[in-house]
Amino acid sequence: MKKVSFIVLAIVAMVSVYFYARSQDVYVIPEPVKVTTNKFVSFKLSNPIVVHVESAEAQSAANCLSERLTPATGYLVKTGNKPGAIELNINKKQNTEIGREGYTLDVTSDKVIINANTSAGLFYGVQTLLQLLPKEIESRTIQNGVSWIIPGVSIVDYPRFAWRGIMLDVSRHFFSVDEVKHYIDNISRYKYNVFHLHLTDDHGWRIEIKSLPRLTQIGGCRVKRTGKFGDYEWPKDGEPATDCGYYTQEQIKDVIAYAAARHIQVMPEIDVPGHSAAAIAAYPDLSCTNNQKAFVNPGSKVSEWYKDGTFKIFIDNSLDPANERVYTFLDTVFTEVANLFPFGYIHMGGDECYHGYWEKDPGCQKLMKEQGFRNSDELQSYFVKRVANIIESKGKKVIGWDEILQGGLAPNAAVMSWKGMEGGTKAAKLGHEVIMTPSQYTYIDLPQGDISVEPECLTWGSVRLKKAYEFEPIPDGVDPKYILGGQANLWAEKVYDMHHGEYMTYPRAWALSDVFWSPKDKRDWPGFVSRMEKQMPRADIAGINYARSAYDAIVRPYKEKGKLKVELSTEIEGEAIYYSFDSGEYKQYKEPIDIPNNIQKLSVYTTYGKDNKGKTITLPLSTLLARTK
Ligand code: TNX
Repeated sequence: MKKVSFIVLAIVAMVSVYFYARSQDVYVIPEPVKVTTNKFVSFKLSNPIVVHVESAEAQSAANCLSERLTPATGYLVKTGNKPGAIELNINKKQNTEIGREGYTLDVTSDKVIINANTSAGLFYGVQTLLQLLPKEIESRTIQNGVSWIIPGVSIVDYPRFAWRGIMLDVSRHFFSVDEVKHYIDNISRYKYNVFHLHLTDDHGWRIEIKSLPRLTQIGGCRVKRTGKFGDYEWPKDGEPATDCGYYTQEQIKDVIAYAAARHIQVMPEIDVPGHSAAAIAAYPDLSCTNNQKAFVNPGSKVSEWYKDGTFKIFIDNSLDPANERVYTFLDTVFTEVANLFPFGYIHMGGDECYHGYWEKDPGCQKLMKEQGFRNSDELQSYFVKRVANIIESKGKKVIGWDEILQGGLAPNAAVMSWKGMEGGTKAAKLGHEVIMTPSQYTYIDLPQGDISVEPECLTWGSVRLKKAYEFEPIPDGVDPKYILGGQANLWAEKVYDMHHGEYMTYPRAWALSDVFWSPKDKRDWPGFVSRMEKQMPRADIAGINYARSAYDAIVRPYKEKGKLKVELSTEIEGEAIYYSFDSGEYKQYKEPIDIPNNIQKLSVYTTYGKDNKGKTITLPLSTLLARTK
């Protein structure tokens, strides 16, 4: 009898451990390369947490681990070369499978071991380990009553791409050093390793250049406006520019060191020859028009964009490629920038340069004639090549947006392809390095759900979460070795504060971290959704804002035989969709609906999970009709 009850007890214990471990299954973003779970074992953290390290590199990873473990557990973390329950080891013999940034992570009942070839690998192993702990680990205050259990697991992991970037535009809206650091800290959790700072644009010059103080004194300030960026009133004559913001070189160094501790390199962008109104406000003679009244654009409409992709800019914002002082100026700027940023690449912008003022300028015309240029694209290419030489003379590689291909690419320039994949494909075929950042997949400034329920944002395109997740950086027929990786870009025209910046960033930056890190054949949308669902409560506790727009309905009006119909769908499987006309009774959606022509509006919402409800999208009949065009 005793024996029987012992067996029963043992079975009950095993089953409950099994289900416990199951409930703790591995939900990591980005998805690791190989995960083997051992459902019958788990490791429990206890006080003090002893972390065994033998080298300075391992010590730095241990510091990161300790910073993230102590606040929520309240446990003391002791690191040193004594035996410990957690081991962080730099491999004595290189593990070639995992490369420079990979790691292995093994969790048994009595030990957690992370091995890597470098400190970066250990750092990524630590990020994975943290995601295996209960979500309360994300808290900054002690969480009592939580059992700090890590499921038994064996992971081998390494990135698909060497360049896993995010760009933040600090020109259109300025963000403080603390906000930038917080942003960097958050992306480091998802194994991003390049932080691209878009430091200059028409709306503000944000980096101190000691030899050119007017760049920040004048170029870093604009007149104050509130309301909608893009629609602001132009500066009035004599109106003081009091909305200022820039980073001193000391602050930049601080940000670089902060990022480096998280294995993130910071890439500066100085956007020339277009997008240069702030520099021109400081030094008007850098432009062809030499307009002494040039101003930093506060967010007023100064341009017009046409359907064929062409545009017109009413106030000259381009540097004069025929003026030698422009190159002296850029030499000064890039000397200081190159000295400040240890990263091997400098981004020179190169996008959306309006040639209208060049075409009217006698100096530009004379240069074109002398050089035998047939069009202004070749003049732009001349400018890009000269700037590339300047940057290369400082020992750096040059990167530009795909417009630097216009009129001929500079010999060693890398291309950041944003107008789709074409620019990048062309550059890779010419043997240039490429970072893929096509707007239709990676522009996280664009809306991620129905614009009627999304916060204000630019709407020249849209990037739903699923679309971001479907991004494939290597185009067919291109040698993958030229595609360094990909990047998400957070342009900030409509990002008025960081809370909103995070909403735009997540969950799309989670999806893209899978794209940039995880093996292509592990791409699995429902799998990503379940990992995202585990990530959301963690982000809630960590204080990271994110959007739930992927749960909302997709409303697609169309015409069939002259009749208006609407198809409703969702990005996430397993949701129920309900609709009603004129706020009447809601019906569950089954198939495309006929829209009666006497209704005022259609309302739609989704339900999912236990009791979750997505946003209610209400569209007037006129909007439905307009959207069929
Ligand atoms: C295009 S992408 C731009 C930016 C804007 C962005 C808005 C690129 C190289 N240029 O100047 O901020 O669109 O989505």
